[in-house]
Amino acid sequence: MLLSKLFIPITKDLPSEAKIKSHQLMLQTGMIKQSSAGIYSWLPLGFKIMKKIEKIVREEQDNIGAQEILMPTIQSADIWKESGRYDDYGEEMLRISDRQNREMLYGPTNEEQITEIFRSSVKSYKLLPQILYHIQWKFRDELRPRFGVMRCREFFMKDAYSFDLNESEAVHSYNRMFYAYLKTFQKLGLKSIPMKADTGPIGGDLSHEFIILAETGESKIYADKRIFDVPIENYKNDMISLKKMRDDFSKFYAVTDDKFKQKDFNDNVKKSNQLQTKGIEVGHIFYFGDKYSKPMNCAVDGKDGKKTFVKMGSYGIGVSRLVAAIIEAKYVNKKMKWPKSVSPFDVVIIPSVTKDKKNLERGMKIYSELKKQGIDVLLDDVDENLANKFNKHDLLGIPFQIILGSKSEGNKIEFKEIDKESQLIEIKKIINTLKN
Ligand code: 5CA
Repeated sequence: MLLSKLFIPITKDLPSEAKIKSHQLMLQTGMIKQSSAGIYSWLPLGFKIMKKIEKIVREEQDNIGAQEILMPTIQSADIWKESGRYDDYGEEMLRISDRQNREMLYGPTNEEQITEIFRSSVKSYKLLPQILYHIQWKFRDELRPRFGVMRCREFFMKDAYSFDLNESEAVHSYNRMFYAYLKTFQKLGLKSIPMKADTGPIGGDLSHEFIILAETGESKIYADKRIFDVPIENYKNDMISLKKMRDDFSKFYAVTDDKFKQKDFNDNVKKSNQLQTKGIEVGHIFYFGDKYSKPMNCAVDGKDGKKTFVKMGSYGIGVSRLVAAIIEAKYVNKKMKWPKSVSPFDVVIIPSVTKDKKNLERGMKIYSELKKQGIDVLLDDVDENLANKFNKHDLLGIPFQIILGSKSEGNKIEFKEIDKESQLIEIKKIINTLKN
């Protein structure tokens, strides 16, 4: 892609409404555009990053055997009346009526909808266990939407739902998802901590929030530092290993504000291991047994022929929130660096602009070569001095740069990984590095 052709409305001024770095940067680099309070359009750069995040989330759901579906955004109020949540959910729910005056709503989550699908199609335990998920827009009429896409009203969420015959199998589904979450955040270049959490309007008694550390996070967290060292690569996707994983994580104190008690913290964690900081909730998982299946009569014939209400859990990841959360976690010293797995481009070529256009022409040649090799490359062909270009690319955060200025000569080209020293190397080696 040529930067001059990319629809990327970069602004020089700091947007005054943005209080945190990710919100500023997303507006400044034209990733998003607010359309009304807490509602955003996603422009090419932001959308590309979000789609890469979505792809990784999907891969890890598929890896644990979850199956993708797509439910609508608009739901009928009837199923929410059945579960009893229609009144409980309160003003966060956007209620609408259609031309026949039927009560509808814009889904804030999909427990009712999935339970309705499941009860009408599954009658026997033989089809259990099942995990179904979708990646779909949600709407919550937040009282104070803030921090851009971090806490907005319309947001993109992966939500999964598990169905099991009994509690122990349901807990295994919960553990599978717990594992998928650790893997997902790892692939996104993030260190996440699973923390015991309250269940709020979703319900149930077993729940973990997945938090990534960031000073600007809204969640206060209290943890035993050693929780960071639990080696997730040691666990396998089987019942015994996953139980061990949960047990290993449970050994370490890790809670958010609402579950925090100073005395417990002091009793359980020695001073030198105490970590008290802030974080961003990027995922939240719940086990709630028959909270929905019972009132909505979602039952299967068990092995003994008796009707049993299925045991359910639900599992959310804030896909759109993650774009902002990654920025908060990765932005240092006025520089952004996207993890390679989600970067909008693999590499950017930055030629200095000269009268004879020599560097730009060279840039074009390298650009074609890289494209031929399947590398997603951006060429900064904008007529602007190098200092400005560097400032701009500090914000854009593409992890590798090819700089065509005074240093690049003959075969040797200046190549730089954003937070490292640049080196002069041959194009072949650059291609190899980028491909790896
Ligand atoms: N039904 C459950 C699990 S599917 C559920 O809705 N859980 S949740 O309320 O915790 O939301 C899941 C994730 O969505 C959160 O962890 C968070 O990352 C994201 N999220 C929730 N509310 C917002 C919001 N207002 N703006 C952006 N992301 C949000």
